[in-house]
Amino acid sequence: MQVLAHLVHPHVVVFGGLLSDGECDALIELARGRVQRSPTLDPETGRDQVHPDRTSRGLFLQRGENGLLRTIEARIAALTEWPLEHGEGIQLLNYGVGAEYKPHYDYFDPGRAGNRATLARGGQRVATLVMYLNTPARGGATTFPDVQFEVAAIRGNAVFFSYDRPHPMTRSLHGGAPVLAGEKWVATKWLRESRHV
Ligand code: PD2
Ligand code: ZN
Repeated sequence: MQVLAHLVHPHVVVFGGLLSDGECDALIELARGRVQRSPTLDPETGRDQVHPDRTSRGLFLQRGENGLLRTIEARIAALTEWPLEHGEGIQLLNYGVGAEYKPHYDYFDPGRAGNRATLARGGQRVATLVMYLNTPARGGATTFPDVQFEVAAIRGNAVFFSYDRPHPMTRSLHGGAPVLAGEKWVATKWLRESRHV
């Protein structure tokens, strides 16, 4: 594994070779046929909602659900120096042609009532790791619009970014650009400030 790029503000690290080809394929096979339209959390009601800003299909896995996940999650904990128990379960996402995730923040707005329940289960999100499981034929980069920085989706690579407070000043605004040809598969791991239950 190599560090391919590093940005200070926002805090972003791009890794090469975080997952092997075999691990990428196994995760895609785990999810294929099981993915469903990805929801977003309605910050007012706390309920999942389908939203036009997020047109991927996805599957949530339990932390440590199988041996492969335990191996990958241990590697992530060592890499990020963040306790394994503070991680949410990995989410597998599939984007077809035209699918995207418009720029957003991954932290939860603490002022919105609908976020209270999720905040009670591990506190605020403090970092995100997006792992690319395949290389889309065209498109699908992860973008950081505040600093006009883009990370190409390349199989086995990953982008890590952290945000030390739930505030736009972290410049952690990011999105998944539309897939223009082929498809895109990613695995996302979010880290919380406390143990996630
Ligand atoms: O798939 C991506 O590139 C992406 C972009 C922005 C994923 C997420 N956010 C996410 O899962 O939060
Ligand atoms: Zn995100």
